Formats: sequence, C-alpha cells, structure tokens
Amino acid sequence: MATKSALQIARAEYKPKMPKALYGTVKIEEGQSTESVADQEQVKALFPNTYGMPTVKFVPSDQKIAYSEMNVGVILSGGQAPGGHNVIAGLFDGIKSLNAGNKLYGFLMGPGGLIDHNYKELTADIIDEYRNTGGFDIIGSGRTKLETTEQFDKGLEILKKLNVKALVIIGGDDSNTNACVLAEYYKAINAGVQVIGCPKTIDGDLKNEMIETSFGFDTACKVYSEVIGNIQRDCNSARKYWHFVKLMGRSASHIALECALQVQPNYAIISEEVEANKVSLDAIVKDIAKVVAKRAENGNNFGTVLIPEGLIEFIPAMKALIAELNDFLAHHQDEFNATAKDQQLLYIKNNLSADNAAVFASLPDGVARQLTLDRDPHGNVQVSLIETEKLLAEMVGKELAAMKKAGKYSGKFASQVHFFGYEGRCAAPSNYDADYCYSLGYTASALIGSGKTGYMSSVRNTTAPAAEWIAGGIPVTMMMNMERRHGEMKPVIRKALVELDGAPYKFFAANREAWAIGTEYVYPGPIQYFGPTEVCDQPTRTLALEQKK
Ligand code: FBP
Repeated sequence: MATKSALQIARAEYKPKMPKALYGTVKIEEGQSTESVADQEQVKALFPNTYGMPTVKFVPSDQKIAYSEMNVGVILSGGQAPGGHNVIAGLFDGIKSLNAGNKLYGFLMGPGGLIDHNYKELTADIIDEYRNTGGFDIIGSGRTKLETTEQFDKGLEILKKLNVKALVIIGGDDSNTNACVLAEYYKAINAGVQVIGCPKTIDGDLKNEMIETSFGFDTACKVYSEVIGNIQRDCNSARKYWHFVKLMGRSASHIALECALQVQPNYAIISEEVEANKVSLDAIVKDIAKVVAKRAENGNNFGTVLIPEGLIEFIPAMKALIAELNDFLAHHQDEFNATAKDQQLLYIKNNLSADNAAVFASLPDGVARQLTLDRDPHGNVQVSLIETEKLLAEMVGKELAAMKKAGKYSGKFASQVHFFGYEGRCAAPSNYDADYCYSLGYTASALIGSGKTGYMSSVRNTTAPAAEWIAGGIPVTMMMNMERRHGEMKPVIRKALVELDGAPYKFFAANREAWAIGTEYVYPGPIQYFGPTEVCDQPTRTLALEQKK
C-alpha cells in the first residue's frame, strides 16, 4: 500500500458537510418549466424528450420510501479538478442510503471506459482510500467525446450487463453537453438508463444562476494564489524581476481574475475586457510597458503580470484567425498532416483569407505552429500549449528597449515566466471543495432516486454555512445554445465568461491602478484545514463578491 503523508491520514477522517436537507429522507419540489438560454426552437427540436423540464430542489420529508436495488455507473471526464473523489464518495454514500444493496461501478479513463467496457466496482474499501483526496486516480479520466449512436449503443450493452440504471458523468461544459445528448438518446429509445451530470472544471466557466460554481475552481485558485503570493514576496525582496504568470482556465479569465483579487498583482489581463474593447496585442504590450516604466520611476524594477491562458483567442484579430483556422483544419486536417513540416505554415498561410493570412504571418513561428496543433476532441484550440507568457515578456522587453532609446524609460527590465495549471488541478480539495463535491455527489444520488434524467446536480447558496446550502437539479438543456464546432452548428452548454458588469470584475477594475503603481501585494499562503473558520472555510473572492458577502 502507498505511504501516506500525515496530512493525508488526518484528512481521511474529515466528514464533509452537506446541506441539512440531505441528512434525512428527501422529497422533490419542482420549480417552473425551463427554456434554453438561446436558440430555443433549435435546441427543443434536438432534445424532444429532455427539453423544458422544471428545475428541482430537495426538501426534508418524513415519508420513508423503499427504493428497489439498482446499480449506478460513474465517469470522470476531461481535465482533473480537486474534489472529484469526493463527488464519487458522496454518490456512493448517497446510493447506499437509498438501498444498501446498490453498487457503484466506475468506468476507467473517462468516457472511453464506457465504450470499451473497462470498469471496476467501487467498493467501500476503495472509496475510503480516496475520501478528501485530490486527483482523479480512483478511476482515471479522459477526453473521449461521447457523440455517436454507435458509442451510445456500445455503452448500453455494458450498462445492461451490469444492471446499471443510472450513469453519472462528472465533467465540464462539453462533457455535460454530451451527457445530455446521451440522456436524450437513452430516453428516446426507452433504454431504462438515467444520465445525471456534475459541474466540474477548475476553469470556473460552467456556472449560471443555478450552478454557482464548478468544483475545483476554489482549490485551484487558492493553490495558484499561494504560489503567486510567494513569487510576489520574492520579487519584492530581490527587486530585480518582472514575473509573467500565465494561468490555466481555457477561454474564460475567471482563474486570472480570482487570483488577482486574492494577490493584488501589478497587472492582470482579463481576456473578456480585451475582446469587449477590441484591444490589440500591441496595445496590451504598450500598456504593460507603461506600468513597468512608471514603477521604474519610483525605483521599483520588479512586478507581477497575470495572463489568462485563453488570451490569444480574445484579441479580435486572433479570434478571427482562430475561427478560420478551426474551420479550415476541420476539413483539411489530412492534407495539412501530409504537407512537409517545413511547408506547413506556408500551406496554412496560402489557404487563409488575406486579413487572417497577414495576422498569421506576423506571429512568431512558435506561436503560429502552436495554433495549428491538433484541436482537442471537442474542437478547442489547446491554449495551454501556447506560450503567451513568453510572447508578452519578450514583446514588453522590446517595447521598453525602444522607449529607452527614445529617452522615455531608464529602468532595468529582466523577466521570469511561469505557467501555473497542472500544479493546481489535483491538489487536495479545500474544505469548500471537499464539502461542495461531496454534496454534489450526494445530490446526484437523490436525483437518481427521484427518477430524473438529463439533469445536472446543483448545490446553491454556498457562501452560507453548509447546513443552509440548497440541493437540487437543473435540466441541462436549460444551459444550452447553438454554437459552431468543427465547422458545424451544434447544441452546447453556453460557457460562462467573466462578466464586465459583474461585481468581481468591477472590484478589480476599481483597484487595479493602485495595485499597479503601489506594491500592495497580498500573500494568501497555503490552504488551511485546521483553525478558525475565516482561515479554513472561505469561498472564493469571486463567489463572495457575486453574492455580496
Ligand atoms: P476541463 O475543461 O476538461 O475541466 O479542463 C480544464 C483544463 O485544465 C483547462 O484549463 C486547460 O486548458 C486544459 O484542461 C488542459 O488540457 P489537458 O489536460 O488535456 O492538457
């Protein structure tokens, strides 16, 4: 057996907190019937069996229900996020509370495990090993996209064989979209298998009024903020480096914004603002250089710049280029692959419209090549591979050199680059994520017990003490709209980007000038589990500001 750290042993004892309603028998309370966030007619036509269902909430009940025995399957889909093991533990405890004879099967390495019939039974011993731990290693995760009826039918074979009556898919926006397509298909063919989703992703972009946050965002941001805080203390001590820190998060800038709120850096880019104000790459570089120069006037040749991973997709000229590249590669991938490596960039350039070809040609070769790399199975550019932090550090260095020549800058500039992403995705969950995830899993079991399908597990009011949290479900179709993917219009869950009229962004915008010039760093330190509640049990600043706490 693997050696465990002292903290792991202590954390294994932690009993996650849940909404009060979930501690006993529950009954379901139905809300209003729902509509998709946009494109209602098209989404309705594609989901005739799962469109328009009401939101639901669980409330305590004194009526005992005898649930017949059944088995449940679970899949971890996409990128890792702290707390995934607790979702599974909550689901396990929840289905056992419905009927002690119920069994839980985990499909291995993501949705591919369902299609290839790779699974294992998750027994109490296994579950106990993973309570309150980070990672997805209990069953592994993967990015196979569930989309064809052949895959659904192949999956159904094994679900029938294992007598699985409900499948829980723990994933981000794309995986939950696919979960809903699967729910719709199984309902349409009367397969007798319910499908329930759980909102996972460190990116924080799967949220709406019923899904307050995706799990893992809290822990990942706290881990990154700790390290950025340490870097800030280092640069404030040595006073000789500017640190350019790229932060994971795919398209949305929620992680960059949350970390900025936690550490008060000298500069943070919010992609959504860049897009809204049509800011060019050159303008971003000039603005950072201005802050560097201003700080140098006060003798401060150091600082921190936070960069959201997806920035490149939001610079208007780049966005147009990426959209054309996505369409082009969706139809010409084989031809591109067959082109000699040293001719590939030219091949792309010759096939783009004039404006986009010019932007493509202006990029450093490394960045241009990264934009042509394989898309992930959902058609997304793999932004984690694009080294924007290096690009910006280099461009700011060049701009400062030009300013120096023109007599507009006389400081010293040396840069360090960092990319924080994988470091935070498997961290041991914070108390918030441990509780939230366990509650999401337990709520999923209640949705299963109530016969629901095509729903996402929802736990709300999470800035209040856990006892006051509200558990329920939201129809996945409610979050959908039509978007262009792989060159075709598809129904997908709408990504929640940073809202420029939202409280978290407004707080940042109101303070950033002071943070730029002054050195007002905050050092959040590591996640704490033992101690006062204001140290151990706080939600993200994003959630607190959104809920005016
Ligand atoms: P999910 O959306 O699947 O949760 O993934 C989140 C994420 O960590 C992104 O922030 C990042 O861009 C991507 O995964 C990296 O993917 P990979 O793990 O395949 O390198």
